[in-house]
Amino acid sequence: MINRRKFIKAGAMGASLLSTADMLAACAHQAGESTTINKPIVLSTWDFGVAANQAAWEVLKAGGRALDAVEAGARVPEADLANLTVGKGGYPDRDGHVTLDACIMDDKGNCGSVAALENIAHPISVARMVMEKTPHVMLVGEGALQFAVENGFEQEVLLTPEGEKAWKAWLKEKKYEPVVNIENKSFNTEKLPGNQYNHDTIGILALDAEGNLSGACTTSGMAFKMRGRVGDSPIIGAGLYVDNEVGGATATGVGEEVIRTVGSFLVVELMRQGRSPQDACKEAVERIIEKKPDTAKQIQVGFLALNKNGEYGAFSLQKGFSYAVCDGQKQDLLLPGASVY
Ligand code: SD4
Repeated sequence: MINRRKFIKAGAMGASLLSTADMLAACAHQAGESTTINKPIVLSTWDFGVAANQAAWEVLKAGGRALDAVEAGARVPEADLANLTVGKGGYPDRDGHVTLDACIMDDKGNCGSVAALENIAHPISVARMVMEKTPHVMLVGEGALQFAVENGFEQEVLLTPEGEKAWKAWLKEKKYEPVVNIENKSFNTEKLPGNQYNHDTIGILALDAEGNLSGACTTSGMAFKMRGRVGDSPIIGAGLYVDNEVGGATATGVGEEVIRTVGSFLVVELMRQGRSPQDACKEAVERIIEKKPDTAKQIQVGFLALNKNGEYGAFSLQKGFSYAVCDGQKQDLLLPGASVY
C-alpha cells in the first residue's frame, strides 16, 4: 500500500519535480479524498513505444489483461526490421550472433525471462511461456532455445544484411564504447563507426481496466557486446519489476549500471514509500551517479514508472530519452527530465 504520510511529504518537498497529476493526487490524499485511477493506460520507452502502445491499447480497450497488452506491445518492435536494437534485425554481438534478452511480469508476482536466446524472433513470448509453463523464472542460451523450439517457436536467422554490414564496419576498429543518446533520432549516427547503434530497449508497463499491472522488457542488448554478455533487460528487478500493490518500473540504457543498482526494483520500492513515479525514477538515476560518477557522465540510463493509480513518470541520466503514453484520452510521446550532466 502507498504510505500516505510519506506520499504527502514527497508532494510538499519535491513540488518542482511533480507533474500536475501528481500534485492533484497529493492534494486529494491530503484532503482525505479518494484518487481517481487513470486506467487503462500503457507506457513504453522510446519513440518506437508509440507503435507498441497502439498494439497494447487494442487489448486494453477491449477489456483485456495488462499481461496480454504488454506482450502484444513488445512484439511490435521485436518484429520491426527497422529496429536495430530489439528482436529480429537487432545488432549482433562482437562475434556476429544476434542474442536476445527479454522478461515479463504479471500482477500476481509471476515472472519469466530468457537471456542470450538466438534464432527466435519473439523472446518476449518465450519469456511468457517460461513463466506459465515451467517452475522456473529464467532460461538462458541453448536451454532457452531448446525450450522455445519444443514449444513450437520457429527458428529463423535474425541477423539482417544491415546488421551484418554494421557489424563488419564495427570490426575494423572493434571499439566497444556506448554512445550517449544514440537512441535520439536527431543524433547523426552516420558519423559513428559502423553506423553504431549501441542501445535501445523496449520496456512497457500497463494498468488494465481491472486495475491490474504487468510489464515486459525486450532487447538485443548492447550492440557488439561480448559473447555471453547479458544486460539488465531480462533480469527481474533490474530491467523490469512489477508489484501489483504499488506499481511497475522498467529501465533502458547501459544495463550494467541498472543491474548494479537493481534499478527497477528500487523505483518500485521508492513508490511504495510514497514517492511519485517521476521522483522515484529520479532517485534511481541519482543512485547511479552517486555510485559511479565518472561512468555516469559517459552513458545513458532511463527509468519509466507507473503506479497503481495510473500516475506515471520517467527520468534519465542524459537528455534524449523519450517515452510514449496511451490512455484513451491521449497518445503522447514525452521527453522526461534528465540529470544535469
Ligand atoms: C542492455 N539495457 O542490454 C539494455 C540495452 C538498452 O537502451 O536498454 N538500451 O544493457
